[in-house]
Amino acid sequence: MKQNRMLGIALAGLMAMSMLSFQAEAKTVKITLHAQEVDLPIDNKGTMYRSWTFDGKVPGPLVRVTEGDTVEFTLINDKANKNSHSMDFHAASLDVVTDFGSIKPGEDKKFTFTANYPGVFFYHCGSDPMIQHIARGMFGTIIVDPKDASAMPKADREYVLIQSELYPNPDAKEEMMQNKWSNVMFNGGIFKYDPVHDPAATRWLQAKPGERVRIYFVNAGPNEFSSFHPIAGIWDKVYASGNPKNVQHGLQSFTVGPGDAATFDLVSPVEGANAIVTHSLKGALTGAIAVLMYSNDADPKMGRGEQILVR
Ligand SMILES: [Cu+2]
Repeated sequence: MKQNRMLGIALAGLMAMSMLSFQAEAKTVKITLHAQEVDLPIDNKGTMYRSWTFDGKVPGPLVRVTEGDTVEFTLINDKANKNSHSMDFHAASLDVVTDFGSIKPGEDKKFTFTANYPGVFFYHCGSDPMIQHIARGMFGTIIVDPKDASAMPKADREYVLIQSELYPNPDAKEEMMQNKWSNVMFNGGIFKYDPVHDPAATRWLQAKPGERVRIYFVNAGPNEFSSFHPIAGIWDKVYASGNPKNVQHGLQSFTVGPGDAATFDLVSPVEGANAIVTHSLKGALTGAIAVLMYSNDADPKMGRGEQILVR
């Protein structure tokens, strides 16, 4: 009897310890991004486009924190720029005027927020005209991992995909207002991960059969909805806004509107490929297709570390 009680106390202690180990310690994360106006390739041939960016890249750097973390953010609008810029994090609850307001070239601004909701969120420049600042490339992803690491099944590989439209003339705001885009892209490139539709493509997503592949998907727009679908696959789980509480099962497609995001889990039982698209087909057939290749000798670096957002 006494032994049983001792065993019970020991087990309870072990359980409490293991629960503690799941809960990440809240920390303060300093993030600094530079608004930069630069020329960048928008296809696999290297066609250049006058882009507006965070840190000279489209999409901007992947920001990743844990639920409960405090983010101390600094935006620097580089002196060489011609335009005002700003930052709007969808993971933040702040004041749109003082915190998300524009700053001129040569200025900087800081704001601080706590990432209270786990998930995947859009960030973007909100300076006037916002449609142009987003269309020219000022967007990115912030992942807020749940503080309870067991809230979602463990992913074997992770990828970030951001959908956006390409407007042929970056200066023509009116054409953006009239929705006259020529292409839809993932991660700022036409058929960037699709060697089937563009033989010049040198990159694609990789995984092994049976692995859980987690795709953090953001729709930057600025105008088009996405009907996000894995051709020859089914989403095992979809989490609206990436929140573990918003889980849905066995979906073929899931609509992600402009300025929205969701997390998608995919598990393939076979070798071969899925083609990840927006099933709004003018978008897919002008550039928004990403090949996810499943093979038993998949590159172990893909979908991990730096290769979560494949440049
Ligand atoms: Cu901007």
